[in-house]
Amino acid sequence: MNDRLALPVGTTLDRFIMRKQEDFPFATGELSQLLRDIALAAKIVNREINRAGLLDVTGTYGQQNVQGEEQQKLDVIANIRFIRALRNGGEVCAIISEEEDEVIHTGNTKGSYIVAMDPLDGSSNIDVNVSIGTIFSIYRRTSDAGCNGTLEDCLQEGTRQVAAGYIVYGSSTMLVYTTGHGVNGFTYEPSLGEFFLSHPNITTPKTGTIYSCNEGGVNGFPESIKNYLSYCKDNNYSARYIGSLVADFHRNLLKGGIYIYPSTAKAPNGKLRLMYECNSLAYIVEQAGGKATDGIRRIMEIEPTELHQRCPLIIGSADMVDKVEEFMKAEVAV
Ligand code: AHM
Ligand code: MG
Repeated sequence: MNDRLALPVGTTLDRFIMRKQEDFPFATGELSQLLRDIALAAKIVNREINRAGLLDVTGTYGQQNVQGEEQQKLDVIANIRFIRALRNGGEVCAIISEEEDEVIHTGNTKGSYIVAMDPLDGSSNIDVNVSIGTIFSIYRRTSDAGCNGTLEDCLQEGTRQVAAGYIVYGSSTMLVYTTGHGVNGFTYEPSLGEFFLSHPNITTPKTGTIYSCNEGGVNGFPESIKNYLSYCKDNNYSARYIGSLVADFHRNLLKGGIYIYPSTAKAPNGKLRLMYECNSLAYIVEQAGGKATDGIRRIMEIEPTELHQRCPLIIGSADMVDKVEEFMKAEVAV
């Protein structure tokens, strides 16, 4: 018999979450349930993504659906699916989403948690069959339970995240998350409808030879970033840029590398959003031994002042991020 077939099926995400909860004798199980809600929404969104091509071609899917959601763009559908799962779960009192202007109150006034999310990141890749992702952060509310979550509950520093993760919908679908005790990755097995632990205790290499950056905009980059990109070329690094943050980040996390979205002439604060994209990935990379900065400040220590705040992002292997900071300090010193 093939040796692989003799292997046990492995640890499911559900079982893993349950085991982790047992490590905390006073845990109420709310966070565990919340993580399971996110995994459920991820499975549903994964299903939608897998039939995206068919939806466009036939336009007949879900004719019975009175809300006509199937005609909507996938990022809007993903937003709806995640909100619905979190609302039904009951642990979350408020959600902030890249797709929504304002705080979404779930009606679960007793819920202890806040979720910040980018339900489907990599919008330019959605319609062309290239990897895309979901990014999320979980915070504990600071206001008293019994009423709606407040704006202050939602605008907490990244250091206050209790969990963060992402789902990458790629050649296979993976969910990667941390609760502050290392990073673990789970691969989706569609025939069983389960995520299985496939990447336990992920650590990112201290350095690497991959850099990910949209160099098309290089003329508008700060001198320090231009200099760092020249340094990458002088050292024969590989340029890899999908244009889907989750996919670029995931590859670099596993292989070693750096992702850079700097401030540009057109976008002085960069493009990426602190609350929906940067904080979550910063928490994960730090838990895996890497670093995340805007060039001056540690991402997780940036004080949020508005929901859709943007910031430059330099994230990845620790030595590579240090090197960029060296170039940036040199620029300031000139
Ligand atoms: P989005 O949230 O509208 O999808 O934008 C975020 C995406 C990232 O996934 C990606 O890394 C970046 O924008 C690409 O931007 P650009 O096309 O400017 O390189
Ligand atoms: Mg995004």
